[in-house]
Amino acid sequence: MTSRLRTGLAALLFSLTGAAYGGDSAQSIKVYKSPNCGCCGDWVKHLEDNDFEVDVHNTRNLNPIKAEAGLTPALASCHTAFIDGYVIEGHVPASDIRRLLEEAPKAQGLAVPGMPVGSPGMEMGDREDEYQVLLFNDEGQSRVFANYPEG
Ligand SMILES: [Cu+2]
Repeated sequence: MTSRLRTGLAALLFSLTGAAYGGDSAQSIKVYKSPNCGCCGDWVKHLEDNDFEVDVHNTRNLNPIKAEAGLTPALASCHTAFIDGYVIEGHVPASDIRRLLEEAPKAQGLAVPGMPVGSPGMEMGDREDEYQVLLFNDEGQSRVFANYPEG
């Protein structure tokens, strides 16, 4: 390969990756959920309302997906999603997903274990249970990433 060609290729690669990571385009997230999970559908709507491009996969058996994602039963919730190499488990607010992608910590992903009332997709009138968004690693260890309700 000539050095001129090599420089050209490097420039091309640079512009391609620049386009892929550049700014304001909608980020695509892959969501695995059971076909008849209502609150999962409401969470998908929450993501769409916040400009995520959601790729929904309906499946009746989420267990192998959760196992592969490194989710322990203590972290598990109703749906499992993947974005940019991270796992998003349960009713995680869109703003926390954005913060995760921005801060890009070394971690497996975020989880809201169970299904706390008041989290996105789990609204029930004015009721808002206290819940935490957890940042977890591939050994099942976690720390608090965000506390709700805020303030
Ligand atoms: Cu749910």
